[in-house]
Amino acid sequence: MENDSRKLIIASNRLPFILERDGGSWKLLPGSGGLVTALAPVLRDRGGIWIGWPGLSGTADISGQISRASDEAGFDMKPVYLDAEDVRRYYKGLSNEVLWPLFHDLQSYCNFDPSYWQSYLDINARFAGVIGEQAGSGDFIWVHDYHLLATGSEIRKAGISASTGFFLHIPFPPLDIFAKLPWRSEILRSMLDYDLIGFQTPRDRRNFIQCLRTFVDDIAIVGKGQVIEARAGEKTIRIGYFPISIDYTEFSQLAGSREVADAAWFIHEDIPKGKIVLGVDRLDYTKGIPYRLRAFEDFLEKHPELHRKITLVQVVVPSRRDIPVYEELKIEIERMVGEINGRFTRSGWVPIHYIFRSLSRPELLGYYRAAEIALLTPLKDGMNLVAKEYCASNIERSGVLILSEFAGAAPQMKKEAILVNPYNIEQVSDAIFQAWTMDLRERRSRMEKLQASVARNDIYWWVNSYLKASLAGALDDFPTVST
Ligand code: GDG
Repeated sequence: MENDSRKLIIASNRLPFILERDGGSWKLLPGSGGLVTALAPVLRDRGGIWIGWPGLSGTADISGQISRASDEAGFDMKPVYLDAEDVRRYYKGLSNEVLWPLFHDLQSYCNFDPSYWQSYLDINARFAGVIGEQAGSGDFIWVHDYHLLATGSEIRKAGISASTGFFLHIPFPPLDIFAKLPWRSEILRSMLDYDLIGFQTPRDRRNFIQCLRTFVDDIAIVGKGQVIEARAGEKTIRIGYFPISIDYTEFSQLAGSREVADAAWFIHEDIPKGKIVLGVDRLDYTKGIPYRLRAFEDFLEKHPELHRKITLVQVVVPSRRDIPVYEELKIEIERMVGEINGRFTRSGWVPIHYIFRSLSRPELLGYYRAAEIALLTPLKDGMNLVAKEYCASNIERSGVLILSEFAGAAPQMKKEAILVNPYNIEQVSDAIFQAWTMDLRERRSRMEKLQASVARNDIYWWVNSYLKASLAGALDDFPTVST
């Protein structure tokens, strides 16, 4: 279908809404998160399109719900349907049992089942088919994340000539780890069919380039700076890094609201004398929660004088629960929390408050605002938006951020955060003590710099810099997104 005006087509594994059964009918919840916030206005203004899986594998007819979601969002959404076998092989299989653990350097979690690959290619081709029905030659197709690494080549095979970009939200692994992937050359060659490939950090791009040099013949890398070029045969591919961010203004405004101030007050009321150390993570083995609990235990062992004065609040948001390893992780976390609390709890003080559910936005910001220390120690993370959200919500400007050096956010925050190796239990324990003893002047100075940096490089900056790199100066073809 050709369209006269140039439009933006977004493709991601999931469409930006959540559909839930509510008795006999459907409940439609709008999508949340930075990507939706940033891209929805662009799509709305230009009549753009979002393509993705609605999240259900049954045979229920949900076309009415998709139309309703489109009407409410103000832009078109087009579904890519998956059946139960597709979900098992493409989504749970290749995406979440191979690419997710491998790209986070955790190859022992991988299941390289040979039957997954063909399904992954088939679904990527199905995405390309739906994209092809929508794209005119002047459009820009922006594909997101590890589920769709091969969609670029399927788009080319389908003869679609529109310009394409890809953004990887998770890390790209070092050569020695990527080399274990049975389909390593196929994946790299597919990625080279995109016109622009974006990573979160220079580290990810460096790893990717090294893999290209090793596994792809006749590749030349030219240029330097944020966006460089790879030449492969006739084709030139731009390769850049674009650290994703948050809507800083939205977070800081909501954090400053009465509702959030009240929530923060009630949270601290329950923990009156002490400081709150906060961890917020999806349930995922990449987030390093068991190591973090060990580090907090080490801290409690070493600092009996601080018992009753410090409480760890660990929020774990349910995720991927039908994958057995996630359920095992939940059991492990709950066992550890029980053990540590059993050992250290005294009348009127429980050292770890453990929350296993999704919080509402104002409640989440209440925790951000109430916490004197954020303890975010993923074993590896594409970015870690929670670190940026914590800073934006720190209205008192006195919080301390302890951050894993393996989070994509670390290069941007390394001077003002306390960086730690999440595997080094004693170092993390010492960092909690350092944060506890840091004087107000230093805390304020660090937090102000962190806030300024997140505010400067916010989600709108991210969208703009990506589109600029992809369109080479034709960004004005899309409306500028402004806060
Ligand atoms: C992937 C990459 C990369 C968390 N708890 C609640 C809640 N959240 C929201 C946070 C934040 C998001 O979830 C988590 O974002 P992260 O960046 O920390 O992690 P992933 O989900 O693993 O995301 C990651 C990201 O993509 C973007 O490129 O940074 O590295 O793994 O926005 O606010 N939201 C609500 N209640 C909760 O309880 N409402």
